[in-house]
Amino acid sequence: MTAFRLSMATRLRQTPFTHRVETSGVTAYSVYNHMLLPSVFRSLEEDYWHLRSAVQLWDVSAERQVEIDGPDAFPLIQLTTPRDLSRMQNDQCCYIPVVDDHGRLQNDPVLVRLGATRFRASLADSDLLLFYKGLASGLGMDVSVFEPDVSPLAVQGPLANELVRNVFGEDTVRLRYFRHRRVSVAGTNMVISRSGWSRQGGFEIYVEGSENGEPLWDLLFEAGHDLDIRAGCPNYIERISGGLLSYGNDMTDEHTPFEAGLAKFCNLETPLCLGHRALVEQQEPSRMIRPIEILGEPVPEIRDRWMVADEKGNPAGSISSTVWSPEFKTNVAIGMVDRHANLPGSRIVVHAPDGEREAVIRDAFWL
Ligand code: THG
Repeated sequence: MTAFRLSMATRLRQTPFTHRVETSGVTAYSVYNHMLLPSVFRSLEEDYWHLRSAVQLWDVSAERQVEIDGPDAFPLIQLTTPRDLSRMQNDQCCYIPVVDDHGRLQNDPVLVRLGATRFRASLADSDLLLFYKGLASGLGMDVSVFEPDVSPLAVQGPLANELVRNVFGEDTVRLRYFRHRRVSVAGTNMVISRSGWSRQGGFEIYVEGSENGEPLWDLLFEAGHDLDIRAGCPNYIERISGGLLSYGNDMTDEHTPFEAGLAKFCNLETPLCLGHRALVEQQEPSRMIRPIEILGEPVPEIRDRWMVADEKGNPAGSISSTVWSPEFKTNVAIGMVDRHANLPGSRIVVHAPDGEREAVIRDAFWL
């Protein structure tokens, strides 16, 4: 494999934790929302086993924040998602598919409600700030939409509870899934929630003020010494095995929430969002996201979608994410497969760069 360097630049934003991440031995970065997102420390596999057994600190600052404040904050946000937010509490987080007026996915942020008229969206990789600003201005809404100086730091892994108990106390460990609370440690304010982009459990801390990043990182690292804490990052093997979808990879602005398997977040009983009519017409998609097992040797690195064909050789969709799983000893994958070929158990052929591969549609993800 050819090795490349990523040219750094001022516009390729660092995070409040970048220095710590580099001291901790990051070996690969991805770029996400114009910002550095660590992707490997020791190796994908070593990082994977450690995430499955201990606790990691993840610099996920690249999940940039869009804050929406003001009397029209709620109506503006509801206009962009088919998920019914009417019962959302002030201590709640909600995963929301965001769609345009054609019902196409624009992003899938975690929305954090901070008060009756105050929200923050924690973005996947697209410039959603512009979408909200454009809508607010075009509709003459009474809101301010801006990027606050807030950086998410995730604490993930089976020992996350212990670490969080040591640092934030029992009340924080008692947080239910997708609930948050405001805490203060050593004079620093932050919101902490039980959530995160892994299946190992854990928390996300929304650190307010870049200058507070390194002190908090150090504090958590010291408190986690006996728990074998390490710097980590969203792990490609773990997230594919766990079926966590990645916007820009597994679904894009060409796909609807139904194609992306997000029907449970779509309430179409009453018109809630701009894309309502389009979504009503697209409830039975002609293709859908599926867990797929690609048989044989470990697959090469995927850099663009790999086309798939059905048993007769006809085009049937594509693979968007795949990697060898050292735990399941097979290649785990996510792909968008046409209806006629996507029933669990169906065999398909994947056109990988190293040749044709046999693959099977699975009925569930691995984790
Ligand atoms: N945390 C925060 N911000 C984020 C992410 C995150 N922004 C970018 C990206 N990740 C957004 N995408 C997702 C995708 C899936 C989930 C969260 C964010 C997720 N899904 C759960 C599932 O699929 O089971 C639960 C969804 C639910 O039931 O509400 O957690 O990770 N801050």
